[in-house]
Amino acid sequence: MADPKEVKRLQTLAYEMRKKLITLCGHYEGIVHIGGDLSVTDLLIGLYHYGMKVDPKNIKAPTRDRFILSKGHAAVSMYIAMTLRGYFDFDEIMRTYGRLGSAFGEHPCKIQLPGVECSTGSLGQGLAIAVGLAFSARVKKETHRVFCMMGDGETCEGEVWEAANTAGSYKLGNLVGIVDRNKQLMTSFDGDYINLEPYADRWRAFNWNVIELDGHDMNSIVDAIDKIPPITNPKPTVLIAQTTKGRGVSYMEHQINWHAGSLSKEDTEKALADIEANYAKLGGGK
Ligand SMILES: Cc1ncc(C[n+]2csc(CCOP(=O)(O)OP(=O)(O)O)c2C)c(N)n1
Repeated sequence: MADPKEVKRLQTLAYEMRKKLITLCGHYEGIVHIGGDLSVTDLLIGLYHYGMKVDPKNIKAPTRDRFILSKGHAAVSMYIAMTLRGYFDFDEIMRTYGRLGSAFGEHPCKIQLPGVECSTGSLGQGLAIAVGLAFSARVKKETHRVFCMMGDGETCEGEVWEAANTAGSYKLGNLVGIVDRNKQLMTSFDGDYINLEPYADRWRAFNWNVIELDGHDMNSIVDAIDKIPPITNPKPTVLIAQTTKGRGVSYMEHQINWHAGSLSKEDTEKALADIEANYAKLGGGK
């Protein structure tokens, strides 16, 4: 059972993160993948601020957990979750994001950003890299975990299932996949063309331990993280998180045209008002 004080702390961080996402999206002249950023907001707060053993003051610690954002188009979400943990400076992100020469690109680059473990953006590759890291950690008798966050649409890619099969076959108990199951792809919904159900059974068939959760409920996120078995478990674990694309901004939720976009002043004000109202419904941190 999640500690209510901890849940409040995480809810407040998720609220701060949503405000920063909208502020950046309203300020940047280009396109931000805001729909998929908002669907992983609560999960990334849960991971960076509760679930993962990481330390922004010691980013190379050999014992740290490794995180790969395989859905690299949600880079902004990762930057902001990490900023709230003390890795980066939000003013620098606001000033430079997406500009030529900036460390904060539209997809994450590990050479530019100390603390980012893997450059991503070409979908389908992260899990295979995570499998390699997890396998190597086991050979070296290291005790950290490797976390890999994927989009559900991304898991249409064959490479994901080759990696899933390998992880299940090698019983990589130190590997944790997180799927952002928002049931939207870029231009369609799950089932319009490609059908991903029965989704959890697909992972079970590859010998994974499956934990299903509500990816916007901090109690559910904390409980799911607490249920991840020790690294000696003979199966990798996948957290399948039911989420909503555009979560927290009424005009974006479940809308195909908000996969990515930019915000007018009016859009920004409306989005910030929604975020305030949702936070007030949660008790506003009290
Ligand atoms: C290999 C590859 N093909 C296509 C794209 C373009 N693309 C970016 S986001 C996206 C949709 C991904 O859907 P999903 O994984 O469900 O992400 P979400 O809807 O949560 O943003 C696509 C096709 C890409 N980045 N990489």
